Amino acid sequence: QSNEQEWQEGVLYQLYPPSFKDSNGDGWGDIGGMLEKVDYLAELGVSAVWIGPICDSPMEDNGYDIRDYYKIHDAYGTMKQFEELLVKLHERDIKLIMDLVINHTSDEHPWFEASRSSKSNPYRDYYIWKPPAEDGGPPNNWRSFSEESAWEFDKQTGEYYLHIFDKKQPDLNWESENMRRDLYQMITFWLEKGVDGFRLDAINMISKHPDFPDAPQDARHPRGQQFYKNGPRIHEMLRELHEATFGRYPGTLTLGEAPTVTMDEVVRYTAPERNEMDMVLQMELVRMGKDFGNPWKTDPDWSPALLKESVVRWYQEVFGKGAYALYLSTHDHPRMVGTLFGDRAGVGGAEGKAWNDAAAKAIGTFLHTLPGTPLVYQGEELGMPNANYRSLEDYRDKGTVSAYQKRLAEGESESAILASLHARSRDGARSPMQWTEGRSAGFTEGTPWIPMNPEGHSANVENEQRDSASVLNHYRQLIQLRRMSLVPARGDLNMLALEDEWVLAYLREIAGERWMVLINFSDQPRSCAIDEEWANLIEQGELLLGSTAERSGSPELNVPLQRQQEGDVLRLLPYQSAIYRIA
Ligand code: TEU
Repeated sequence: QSNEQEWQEGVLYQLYPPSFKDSNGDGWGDIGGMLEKVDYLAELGVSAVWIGPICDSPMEDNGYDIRDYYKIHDAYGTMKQFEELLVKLHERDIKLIMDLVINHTSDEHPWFEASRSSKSNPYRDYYIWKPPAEDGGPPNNWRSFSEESAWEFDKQTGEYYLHIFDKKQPDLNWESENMRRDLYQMITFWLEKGVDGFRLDAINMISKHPDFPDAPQDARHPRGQQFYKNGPRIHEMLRELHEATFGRYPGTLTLGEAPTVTMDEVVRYTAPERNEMDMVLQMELVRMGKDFGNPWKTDPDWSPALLKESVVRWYQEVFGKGAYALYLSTHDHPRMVGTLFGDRAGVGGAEGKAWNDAAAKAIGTFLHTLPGTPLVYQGEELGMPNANYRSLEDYRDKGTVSAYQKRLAEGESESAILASLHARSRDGARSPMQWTEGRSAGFTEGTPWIPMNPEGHSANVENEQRDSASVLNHYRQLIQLRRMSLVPARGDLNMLALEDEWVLAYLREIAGERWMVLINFSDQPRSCAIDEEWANLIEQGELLLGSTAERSGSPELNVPLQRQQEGDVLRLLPYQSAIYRIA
């Protein structure tokens, strides 16, 4: 079996370094903390851990602004500790994936400091500089992710530089051969250390349209993206990158972050024979429940029909031709359990927790039983709720804080702004990982860099390890099921049409082994008619994993069928899920 296949069949885990575990009491997660928790990761059963950026950085964007690619950021620890982490993970058969941020650097990177110093500096062309437009304004109308101009004027040389993200994150110029050579050297440095792979940050943005044209005024947020995403030389650049670096270290995994791509494009990025990348992140699911046009609004009209449509489309158009990782939560969005199921989970107390956990298990079952490699975001496996911060002081994300200030200045009420920050700010997913009942949930002895989740920390590793019906144990079993069978990673998908849009039912099948998965995504019990043929299958099936029996103590709940003369009916409790193996 090839390494590539192995990658696709496993489960990936995203570790967000500032919020995972602090070992020295400064309130900031660190490698010492990761070292303490390698056994936790091994028990969870994941096959690889993607660790967010840990290189030296002024931390304007929690490390997605790198100042020195060759140095571990002081607050995270030392290179020696990093090497120890690599060894400890490998001893447990877990691979380490680094975050490779190479679309941009920090403006404090020595390359940029040299680049901005004069037009004739040899590093000038490492970044993208343009003279002002005739009126002295920016060279074109592109917008950055903060919705302001993507260009920043630099007095020293009287020109603008491009920054698709923050102005502290100038874009590298991939047209410069010297720049590319320096990046390849840096990547080789990490490969030589023995890292197993890279998550390539914003990688489909490295090739910019050579003419830098103005974007039509009505283009979707952020303006100009059609000229810098999936640009004209992107495939050529990725192939060269592969050939100069990863390709020389067979088995290295590359997981590309490529927002806004067509299915055809995904296949081109990941088809094995093209030697570009191994997988891309499937970035559609994470946007469910969010307004596509407005970064601060939710979409109350989401329904599981949309989830279904997205997974089926990716299955039909990409599965088997290219490869992708499936995820529902990450550090860039509020936690999905809050976005999709917020109302019930938000009631608080034991009742709220029961709803929250049931919804979290439904998400877990969905994630681990569909085509695409599951990617679990730290805390998701505990059903950690989204952090409902109640004042601006609690937020840390620069984009969130500036949006708040801008909207307040425009006259919006504070309560309305805070409600929308709760719904959409990425800080909601960044509250520290919860390990124990103790102070700061065992994350730190000091003061955490961002407040702990105000909902409390009953969702913690210590509690959930003891409770066989916990979300954590549900996730562990899901991961074990993937180790036991090829069905979830490789099986064909047959989505069953039901008249109830809140219920998902599907069959997965490979080499004569079949699984049937049922999930109720609603907070209401659901009953819907089901074909006799499918009902027979469920009845004959062996329950591999259910979400309810342990807690309710009534195993009959795990046979969610009512067989009657007028036809068979599938009956599912709120958020109930079940996986059957069918003879
Ligand atoms: O995100 C890239 C990205 O495309 C954004 O859409 C991201 O979803 C947005 O910033 C959310 O507000 C990556 C990283 O995941 C993100 O944390 C970084 O801020 C960004 O690149 C810049 O490096």
